[in-house]
Amino acid sequence: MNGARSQLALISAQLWWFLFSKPKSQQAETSDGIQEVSITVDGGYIPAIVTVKRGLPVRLKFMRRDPSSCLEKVLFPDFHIAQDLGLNVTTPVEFTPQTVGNYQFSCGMNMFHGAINVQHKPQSTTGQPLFHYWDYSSLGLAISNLVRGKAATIASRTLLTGMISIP
Ligand SMILES: [Cu+2]
Repeated sequence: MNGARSQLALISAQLWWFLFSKPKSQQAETSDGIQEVSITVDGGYIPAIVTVKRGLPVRLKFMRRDPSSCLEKVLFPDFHIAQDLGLNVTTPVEFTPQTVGNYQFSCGMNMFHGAINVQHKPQSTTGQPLFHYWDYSSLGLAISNLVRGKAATIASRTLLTGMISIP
C-alpha cells in the first residue's frame, strides 16, 4: 500500500511540524505607548510574524540588508502602506491596528511574505503562548488527512472485499 505509506509519512511530517517547529514569530515590545519590533530584510523578513496588541500604535523598524530590488518595497495592503526601504538603513513603518486579525505584508512583487498578528488581550510577559493559531490550523490539517486516510483505507478495503466476494 504505497498510497497509505506516503499518507502516513505526510501525517507524521505534519505532526512533527506541529509539535516541534517554532514559528518565527516575535512579540512587539511596548515603550512609550508604541509597540516596536525590528525586522531584518534579508532573503525575506526576520521575524516574518509579529504579534501586537490591538488599538496601540505599531512601529516596525525595517533594516534592509538584501540588495535585491525584489525587497526594496514593503506593502501593507490592509493599512494602505507602500514603503520604500533603503539599503542598510532602518526605515520605520507605522500604523495602529484597530481590529483583531492576521494582516499580511509582502515585498513589492508579492514574493516574500510576513504577517502582523493583532491580538485582543495584553500578552503576558512571562512567555509566549504555547500554541498559536497556525498550529491549530496545522493540527486540523493533520487530523483531516488522518480521517481522509482512514476513509480511503476503509473504502479500498470495502472495494476489495466486494471484489473478492463477487464470484
Ligand atoms: Cu519581491
